[in-house]
Amino acid sequence: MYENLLVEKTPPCAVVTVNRPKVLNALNRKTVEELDCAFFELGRDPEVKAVVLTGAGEKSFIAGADINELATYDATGGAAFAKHGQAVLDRIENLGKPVIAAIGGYALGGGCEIAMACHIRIASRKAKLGQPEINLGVIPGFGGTQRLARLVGEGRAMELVLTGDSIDAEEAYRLGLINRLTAPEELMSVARDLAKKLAGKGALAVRYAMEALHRGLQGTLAEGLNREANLFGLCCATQDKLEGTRAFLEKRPAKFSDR
Ligand code: CO8
Repeated sequence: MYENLLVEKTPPCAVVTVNRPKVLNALNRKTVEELDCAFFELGRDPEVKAVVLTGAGEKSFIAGADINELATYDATGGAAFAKHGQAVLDRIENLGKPVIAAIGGYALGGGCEIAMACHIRIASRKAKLGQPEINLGVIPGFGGTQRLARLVGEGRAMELVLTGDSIDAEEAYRLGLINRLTAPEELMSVARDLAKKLAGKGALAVRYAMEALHRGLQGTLAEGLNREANLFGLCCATQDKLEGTRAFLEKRPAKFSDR
């Protein structure tokens, strides 16, 4: 049981909802700790193969770090909170299972950063995204200066971080910050359907594909290609590869066992 999160498990998927709608789902320390626990549990739960992360209420995904707490941090406290947040976002990014951010409203500051740590972002047409930290006299601290540039390029990331301006969902889509746009009332069904679709694939191939893609962007092309070949080899040792290729040749849908 969590104070600030709802976790709904309907195997093979789960939905995690940040549930502080009165403060637009701002991330206080307790919520960040709870996200850490929830994703640790979901990561090792064999029944869960894909996760949707969203925010409670109509107005907001997550409106950033809780500014009431931020106001109290000194240098040591600020660095510690940033490092903790970064570790939790790393856990999400390296979960080994797809995590889909379903963004229904504000995804600002830490909210935009957590969405960027997810593997796929779906936003309603009324969503607003941005890194407004500069207006508070600080900089993004949950990975925003790093992941935003990787997603949209350095120039656009620089402009967003330096102006602190929010952009609407259409613009975020145009920049490649989000994968899909939906009508507000369809957001959760689109996110759930995609989670179900991904959960229907072989979990090992999904995990290796995510690892090859994600880690590949952090090194050289040669390292990335080498990793890809090794992970491809690992796939060839799985029951799922046997089943997937056999099913194709027998003209029937594959039934993956995640082994
Ligand atoms: N923290 C705390 N409370 C918040 C936050 C927040 N981030 N965002 C909104 N709230 C509260 C408001 O104070 C208000 O509370 P109350 O009803 O008690 O007055 C309630 O939520 C509703 O908000 P508004 O009345 O402001 O709603 P509006 O529709 O008028 O405006 C906005 C919505 C535009 C989203 C506005 O609330 C806003 O600008 N929020 C702040 C957004 C922001 O600056 N986010 C970045 C925070 S810093 C950050 O995320 C850094 C991450 C890395 C941290 C590293 C740690 C050291």
